[in-house]
Amino acid sequence: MTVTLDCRICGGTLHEFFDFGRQPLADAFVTPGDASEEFFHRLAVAMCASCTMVQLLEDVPRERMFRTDYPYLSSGSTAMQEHFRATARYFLDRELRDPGDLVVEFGSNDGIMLDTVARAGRRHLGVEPCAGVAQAAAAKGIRVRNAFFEESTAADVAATEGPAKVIYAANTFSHISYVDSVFRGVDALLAPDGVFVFEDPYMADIIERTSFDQIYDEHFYFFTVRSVQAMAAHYGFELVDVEHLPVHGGEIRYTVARPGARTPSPAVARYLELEKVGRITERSTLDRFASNIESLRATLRGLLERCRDEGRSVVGYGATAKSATLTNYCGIGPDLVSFIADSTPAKQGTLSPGSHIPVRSPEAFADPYPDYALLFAWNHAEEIMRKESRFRDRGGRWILYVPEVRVL
Ligand code: DWN
Ligand code: SAH
Ligand code: ZN
Repeated sequence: MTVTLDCRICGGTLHEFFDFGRQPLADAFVTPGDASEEFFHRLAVAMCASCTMVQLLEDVPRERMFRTDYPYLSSGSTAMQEHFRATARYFLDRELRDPGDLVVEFGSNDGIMLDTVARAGRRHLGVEPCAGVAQAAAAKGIRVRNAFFEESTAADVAATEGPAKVIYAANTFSHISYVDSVFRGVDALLAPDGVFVFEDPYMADIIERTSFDQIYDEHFYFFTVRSVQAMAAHYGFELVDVEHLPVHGGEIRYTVARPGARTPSPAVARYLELEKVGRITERSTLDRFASNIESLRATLRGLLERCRDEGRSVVGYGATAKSATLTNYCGIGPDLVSFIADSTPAKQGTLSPGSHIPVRSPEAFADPYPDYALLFAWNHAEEIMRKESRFRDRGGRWILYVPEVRVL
């Protein structure tokens, strides 16, 4: 395990602003009765005083996080299916103009984005280290390489497939501490006029909404436009466009190109200004974020303890990776939340990492409905509340905690 003391990107001094203590791996669901020890690490976040990149202090070995049985399936949400269909259409219309143009996606998971590209009969390749989800994509007719994207993989893809017009990564680049190798790989694979596009949770939204549960082992970096611009320049690239997306509680899609290859869009300067005015990278802002995290814990615990003391039943909804940080940091176990309903087959029948709350199928949610449902998958609120509308019809109440604790 590497413990970072200097910025992973520029070598600058890191200022720690929150320590969640010992935390489990957010996607390591526990098999009941399994005697093997759970893996814990110290989850603490810091900002670089020089380039402002927010990053974890400890880097968990990638093979521990992204295993053959990685349980997250991107296609589990219809809203995300629509988001990635639109993303693919955007690439097909705007970037992949020549029939021979290639798009490479790393972190392609079950093929949620590449499915549209493959159905259009266009050249594509997914690079995905987790064999289970990679096989799910391959079963849909998508071309996938079961590997980690890094310099050697990218060089190999360049040699066998030729240059890529688009290199894309959703909720993946921020998961990779070794960005130097990724940028060297992008350099080896990207066509001269190609684009490297990635989208990840936006630190400004995390601060504004106190969505601290986005902080867990897999999320190594927390990007802002300022820190991504500095990172791209550091590795010999240029940030040419940014787009704010509503998915996963607020993300930014960054478009990076070779210097001078594209004219930067005015959105880049606009967001840099917004971040400056919002004082996103100032110590006082991060200190306020830290105290908001502590108050959220107190309020949510207070509410759940009251429910328990009054004999009300509370069930969780969505065994998200995020909920590992929330439950373990807030001390929420099966005494406060009796089980978590989740549609992912591989998570059902297991216990949540660290907090050991049983995970059951969504059918169990209605059998019978609880008094309260704590929505861990708050980023899918609309989709889930629509799907589970009978719960509220029967008098059930949703508990949300982003952007603040409230009962609906
Ligand atoms: O960054 C990451 C994102 C993209 O996915 C990864 N590091 C890991 C994972 O994070 P997460 O687990 O927090 O993602 P979601 O999309 O918030 O997870 C939603 C969970 O809720 C899944 O386990 C599926 C479940 N779900 C459900 O049971 N019924 C979701 C929907 C939409 C539903 O209707
Ligand atoms: N793009 C999908 C999946 C995000 S989950 C979506 O947005 O829903 C993160 C994914 O990144 C996992 O499937 C994980 O296996 C993958 N991943 C992690 N490190 C990677 C690397 N170095 N190269 C390629 N994929 C990686
Ligand atoms: Zn730095």
